[in-house]
Amino acid sequence: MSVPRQIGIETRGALGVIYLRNAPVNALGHALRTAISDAHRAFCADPEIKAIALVGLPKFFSAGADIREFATGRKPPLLTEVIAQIEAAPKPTLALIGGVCFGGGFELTLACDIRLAAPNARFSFPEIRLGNIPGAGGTQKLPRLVGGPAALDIIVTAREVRAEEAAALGLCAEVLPDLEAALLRAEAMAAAGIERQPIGARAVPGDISEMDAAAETALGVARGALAVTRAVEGVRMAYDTPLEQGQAWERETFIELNASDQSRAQRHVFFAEREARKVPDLPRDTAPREITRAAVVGADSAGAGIAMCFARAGLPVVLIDTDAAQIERARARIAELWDQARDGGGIDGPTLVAQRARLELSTELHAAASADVVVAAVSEDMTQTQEIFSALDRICKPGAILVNNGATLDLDSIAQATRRPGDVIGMHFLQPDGAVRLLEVVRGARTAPEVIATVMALAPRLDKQPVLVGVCDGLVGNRMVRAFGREVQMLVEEGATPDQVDAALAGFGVDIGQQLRDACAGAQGQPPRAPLTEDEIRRRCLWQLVNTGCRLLEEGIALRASDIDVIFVHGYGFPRFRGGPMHHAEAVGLSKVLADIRHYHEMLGPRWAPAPLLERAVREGLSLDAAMTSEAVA
Ligand code: T1G
Repeated sequence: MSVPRQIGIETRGALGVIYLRNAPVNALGHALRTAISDAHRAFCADPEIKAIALVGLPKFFSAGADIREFATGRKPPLLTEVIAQIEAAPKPTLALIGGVCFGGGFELTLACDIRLAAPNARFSFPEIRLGNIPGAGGTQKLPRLVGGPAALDIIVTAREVRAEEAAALGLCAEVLPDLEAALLRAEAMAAAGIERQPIGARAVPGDISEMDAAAETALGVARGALAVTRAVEGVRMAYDTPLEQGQAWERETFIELNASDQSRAQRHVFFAEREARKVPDLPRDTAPREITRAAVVGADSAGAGIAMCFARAGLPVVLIDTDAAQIERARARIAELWDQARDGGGIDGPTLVAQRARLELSTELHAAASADVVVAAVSEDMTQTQEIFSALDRICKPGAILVNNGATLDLDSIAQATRRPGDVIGMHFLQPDGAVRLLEVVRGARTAPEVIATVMALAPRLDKQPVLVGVCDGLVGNRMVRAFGREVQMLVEEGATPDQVDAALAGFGVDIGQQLRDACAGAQGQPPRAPLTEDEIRRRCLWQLVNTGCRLLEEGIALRASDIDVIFVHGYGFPRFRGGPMHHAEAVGLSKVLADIRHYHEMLGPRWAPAPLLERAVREGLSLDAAMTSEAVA
């Protein structure tokens, strides 16, 4: 039998092994599904084989269905058909799981009779982040394995279940030291004979009344996400519906949700996140520098939060402030945050001890001398910042990267205060305490390519989503939010009540934030100029975001419209199921958006002047990103 390149085949005694080898993540695209199906059928026909094992790559059992197929359509055998084939087979199947076991990959293992895990196994149903539900048995089988409440929590949060918890939950039979040990165990099981253990034959443990609290929790944070509502419906169904009927509902619901705006928006965000990590104009041979030690200068809450990011990432870090009292305040603040993380179950004891050990505090700027990256979170005053960078330039070793945290100071002016402008870059950690996933990476006019590559590679290590931006006051996110906030206040000055504006935007899934609420409370007073509808309020606030975003694209401060979407989803609470402001505008229709903006320009004046990029996109019938590169750029 010729073996397709997406898999490997091996016979180990009575065990037939199918190795999934569809790099980089074993996405279950058509070729891999076909290869698994054919190989499984061949082993079933082989009288020497008593059991079959599915084994992934060391770090990826499978990332699930190939998301790219969702927009283009899937060809048989569908994943549900491969799963049904395995469950109907005359011989038992084992899944030997190392690394990522997500979505359809997870469901593939639920079709198996036995699951053996390696210590790095990570189970998750990320479908909810794609505006969907598990569509190949997950909502019906997981409850049968772990109970309804636990299954619903896993499905609606997309959280990762590590190997030990998976074993404790009964998701896998046991955790072996590595995949080779799992193969030996599977080989012995095959030789001894394995009973079929189809999950579908089980009933959901516990009583359906236990779902009430779990459902309330899930729906409480859904913020209008359709998929959460359907996930609750599906898990409840598992209690009293035959498996086949439940899976038929699941397949129909998956197709319905996949066609929804919310799912399209979230698939857009998925690929936009990955696109944002790429720097288009970096020379291909650009090699990032090695980062093994960090320093953070400035021990206010921002600096303390940034230092903790490095410690969490496994990097030794020294937090420096020449003000001894500030250092003591930071010490107390950091201890409090770590205790909260431990008490909240977000971190276990040994991990906490290790993180604490990595973070030192110092009142000496010279403590930064051996750091590979130094983040200055000192002030929004240019003179003071230039003095700090000039001092760091003298103290730090050659090749150390000097970073400004912040969104207002001109990075190029800061770089000029040093003899190493190529080593100067910006990293805008958003508050509180640097806990927000977005990291705007600010490239200066003279920032060296390898410095950009280094910081873009460092961001995921800090559990940050990087987006590369240019130099301007407010960068991308804050500059757009200023325009948004100004429009909110103008609406209130025109007579809308702060609650009306707040409710209109909350209904869209956007929280205007307490600072803006307080500002509006002071601005109110005029009699209503005109009855302001929810729709009018949303359009004026959202299109200010979009028009400003178009100007940032024209100025080259933002690289892609999809980057702006990533900034708002990860940094400013824009609902993921809306895809981001620029995606939302394109979903509504750029011509409609432009018509509104032109109308407001006539009515409300210069702040509504349409961005030329938006006009060009509409004139040429292009997306914003396509209009950015269109030859007609005039
Ligand atoms: N389909 C297609 N491409 C994928 C993919 C997927 N599922 N996962 C990753 N890629 C691409 C990604 O776009 C990038 O491509 C490259 O792989 C490396 O990814 C039936 C229907 C697995 C944790 O949602 O969470 O199963 O940019 O940079 O940081 O119910 O990728 O290099 O060209 O992210 O190491 C559910 C999504 C699908 C998993 C790896 N599964 N992926 O992270 O690498 S729906 C997911 C991830 C489903 C079933 C339903 C992460 C990762 P490029 P990467 P990474």
